[in-house]
Amino acid sequence: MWRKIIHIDMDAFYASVEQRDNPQLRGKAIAVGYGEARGVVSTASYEARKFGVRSAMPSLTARHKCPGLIFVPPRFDVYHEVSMQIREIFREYTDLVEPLSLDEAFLDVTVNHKNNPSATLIAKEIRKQIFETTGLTASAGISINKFLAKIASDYNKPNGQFVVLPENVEKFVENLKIEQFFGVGKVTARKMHAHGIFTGYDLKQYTEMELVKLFGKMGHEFYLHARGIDNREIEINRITKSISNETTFLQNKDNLILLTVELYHLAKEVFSRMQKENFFGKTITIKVKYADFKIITRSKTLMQKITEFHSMWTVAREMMKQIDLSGQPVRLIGFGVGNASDELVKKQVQMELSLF
Ligand code: TTP
Ligand code: MG
Repeated sequence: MWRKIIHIDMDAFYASVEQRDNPQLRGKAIAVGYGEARGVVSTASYEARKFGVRSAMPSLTARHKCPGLIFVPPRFDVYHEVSMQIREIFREYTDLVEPLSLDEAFLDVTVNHKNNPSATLIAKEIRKQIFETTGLTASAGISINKFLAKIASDYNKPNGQFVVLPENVEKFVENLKIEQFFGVGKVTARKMHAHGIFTGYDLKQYTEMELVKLFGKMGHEFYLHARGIDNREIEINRITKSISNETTFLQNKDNLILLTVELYHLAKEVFSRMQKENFFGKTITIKVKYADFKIITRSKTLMQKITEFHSMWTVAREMMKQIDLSGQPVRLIGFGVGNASDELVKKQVQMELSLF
């Protein structure tokens, strides 16, 4: 009856690779990234996390929190190589593998090449095999769908796993913080809080209609997820074509500064997803929906792929200044990055934007 889904995620991935390859870094607080003024931390070793150093934190803040922090420049080719090794291991168990980034993937092991009926034991075996092959540890979440498996993989991190059995799903979801739900970033979380929604239990008190009204098409997802339902299949050929995010205001806004602040939060969230998915597009798009529901979009394609927040934001802020705010207030603002290097993808981005 139930599907068996595993989410595997490597522990402190870039940092663990660096500690593996340089014994002098083992047991030490390290950050992968550049330590200079505009640098950000890609990830930190668990030793550095004790001091509060986190992914996407400005390097100067990180240094302040952890004075002895050692910065190590990233070696993407090595991370990529490890990524290929772990994907090969996954495929020994099932063809239904959906990589989400270099270090994480969903696996559907309902039916599997080893004829092993226990997803829990499969996850253990995979983690052991990853360790033997790469010298690195991974954590796993096991449950009946992607939404639950992904949350569960964080519960016994590092080097652990956690199972959410069908009979425990309801309680598990009720107790989740709203921030843990798929699709809830900082902006949506603020909106949820404004409506008194802090946990899965709170979310479940809303009807589907109410949630759609508040959150658009994500409202359907939130309604289902609050009930532990997620019918998304494993997508074996998932390629990121664009990443976008938008927010509808509780009250319309007409002030450029306030709108720019909102745009900044959206851009931050989009950028952190770009980093996680290793997706670096070239086209920035801003979307504005006015009080009368008229929608405009403005796009700009850069010469180079966007790999750094500051330069992306500098362009976006300029684009925002060009948008006409004289006529009427704004009810929604959106921010997206697409990949314009490929014509086909470009069309797709435009299509997606018109569907927004
Ligand atoms: P994560 O799996 O989010 O983090 P992690 O593997 O470092 O740590 P955890 O044990 O909590 O899973 O991301 C995987 C890699 O992606 C991470 O090692 C570095 C990169 N990354 C960034 O470059 N920037 C980011 O903001 C994030 C979140 C990740
Ligand atoms: Mg990880």
